[in-house]
Amino acid sequence: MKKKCLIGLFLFMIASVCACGSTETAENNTEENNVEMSNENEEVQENTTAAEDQESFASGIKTEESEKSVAEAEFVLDGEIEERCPAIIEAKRPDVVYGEFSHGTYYSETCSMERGYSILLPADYSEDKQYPVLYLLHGIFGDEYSFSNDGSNKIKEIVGNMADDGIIDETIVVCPNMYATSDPDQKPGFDSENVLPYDNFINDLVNDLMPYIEEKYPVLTGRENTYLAGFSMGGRETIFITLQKPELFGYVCAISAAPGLVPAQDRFMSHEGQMAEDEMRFADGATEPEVFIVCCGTKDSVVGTFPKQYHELFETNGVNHIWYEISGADHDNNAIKSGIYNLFKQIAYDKSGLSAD
Ligand code: FER
Repeated sequence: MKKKCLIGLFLFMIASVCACGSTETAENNTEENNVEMSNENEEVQENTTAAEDQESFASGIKTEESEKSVAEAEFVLDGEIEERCPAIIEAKRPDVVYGEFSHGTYYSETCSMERGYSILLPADYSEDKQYPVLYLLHGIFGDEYSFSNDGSNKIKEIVGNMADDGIIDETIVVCPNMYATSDPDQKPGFDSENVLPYDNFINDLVNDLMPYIEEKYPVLTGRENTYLAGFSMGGRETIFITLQKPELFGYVCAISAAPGLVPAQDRFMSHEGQMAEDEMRFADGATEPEVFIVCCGTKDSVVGTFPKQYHELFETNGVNHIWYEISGADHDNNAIKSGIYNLFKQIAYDKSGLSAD
C-alpha cells in the first residue's frame, strides 16, 4: 500500500514537471522558434559568456533577488529619479487585481505579413474608458513574448500598483515584435544585414501597429498619451524612433540602449551607425518629448558604457534628457524595473502640475 502511494506520488511529480514544461513551450514560443533559439545560442556563446543567453538579451531575465533587501518606503511624488524601483511598487499585493497579457496580430504593410503583439490591458478594462498607451520594445533575439513571459520584470505589478495608488492613470502596455523583416526566413544576428530589420521597425510601428492599436482599443491618442520605452536593442530603437518622430511620443525611456545608433565597435560587431554623431539630436524646431530618460546599470556586462556615450552626445548636441545610472545593475531586470518605474513617476510628476515647467 505504502509502495503504491510512493509510485503514485512519483508518477504525479513527473506528470507535473512535464505539464509545466509544455505550458511554458506553448506560451513562450512555437517549437520552431525554440529550435532556432538553441541554434542561435551556439553562435552567441562563441562571443559571450554562458550566462548571457538569448533570453537575457531579449527580456533582461537575469534579475537576482537581491532587490528584496530594498527598504520599504512611502511613495512621494516629486521630480527625483530613484535608482531602484521601490519594493512597494514592484510587490505583488494581495488587494490589487492586476491586468493580464494577451496576444493579437495585425497586418503589416511594412513587412507584407501578419505580425504578433502582446498587450497588457488593465484588470477592469472597459471599452467605455480611454487609456494612455506605452509601447515597450524588447532586446535583441526577442519577440512580442519577451516581456509577457518573464514575470521577473514586474511590469504587471509596477503598472497595476501605480494605477491602484492613483499615481498614474490605468495604462495599456503594447509589446510588439521589433524584428520588422519581410523575409520570414531572416533571423536576428550580430551583423549589419541581420540587424537592419530592427531599424526598420519605426515604419512598422508608425504605419501599421499604432494605427491598428488606435482603432482596435480605446486608447487616448496624441503625444501626451503615447509613451515609448525599450530595453537594450529596444532602447537603441527607442532613441532612434524618438529622434525621428518626436511629435508622436511625449514620454520616453531608453533602458540600457545597445550600441549602433552612431558608428561603434564592440566585442559583438562593427556598427556602421544609423546616424552621424552630430545628427543625434532633434530637427530644428521639433517638439521634444516632455520626458526623455536615458539610463543604464553601472555593471552592464553587455552594452557597457554605450548608453553613457549616448547621454554625452545628447549633452554635446543640446538634447534635453534625464540621464541616470542604476548602481549595481547589470543588463537585467533591475535596470528594466527602474526605467519603467521612473518613466511612470516622471509622467505622473509632469502631468500633476507640480513640475515648475
Ligand atoms: C551590440 C551589443 C548589444 C548589439 C546589440 C546588443 C546589434 C543588444 C543587446 C540586447 O538587446 O540585449 O553590439 O549590436
